Amino acid sequence: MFPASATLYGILDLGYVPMSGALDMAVHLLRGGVDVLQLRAKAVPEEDIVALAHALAPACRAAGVPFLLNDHPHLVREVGADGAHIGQDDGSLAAAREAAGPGAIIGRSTHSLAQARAAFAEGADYIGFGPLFATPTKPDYAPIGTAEIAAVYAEAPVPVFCIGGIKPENLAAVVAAGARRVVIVSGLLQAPDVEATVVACKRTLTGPGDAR
Ligand code: TZP
Ligand code: MG
Repeated sequence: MFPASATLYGILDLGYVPMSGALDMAVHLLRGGVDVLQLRAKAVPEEDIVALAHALAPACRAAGVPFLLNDHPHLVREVGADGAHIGQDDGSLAAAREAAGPGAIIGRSTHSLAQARAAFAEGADYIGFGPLFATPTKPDYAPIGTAEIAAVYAEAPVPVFCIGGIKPENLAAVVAAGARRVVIVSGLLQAPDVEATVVACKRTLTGPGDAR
């Protein structure tokens, strides 16, 4: 099940973190308190993804945090992941669900209100919505801005994570625009103190009541 209380979704993107430092980085993200962790390893051989994911899955389980694979729903069971995240060009949600097996979480990237509605209709467990702002993490995508955030949250039957160019510095403005859950990639992975940055971002998302 996808955790309804999740507000901060971290992505371990091997475009920013060397394979040799990936587990360490995951530990920092988890200690800080990310609520979901995704392994995103574009252009990495499948066997290397499998090896790393085998190490990440128990670390996430121990932290009580769902561990998702970007792409590769067929590897979910093999590596002990909790699910997979697919893009617009990765086929149907039903096919990903079938490949990942019963009970797996399947999320979908969306880049417009229309795509968000389509993902809700096909039964995504959550969606990513963005990129809000231009970002080197996904350089080929036009930023969609913040204007549709309120509409997508108003209609959403499942969690919506805003994504793309969100940083500790602009997070409060993104929240003010209506975002309640976000994905932050480079803003966490490149932070001088990853753990403290996760803590600070969660506080911005959940308010001072959250002790973490
Ligand atoms: N999908 C939409 S934007 C994005 C993805 C994977 C990248 C977000 O990365 P960052 O570094 O937080 O801008
Ligand atoms: Mg994909």
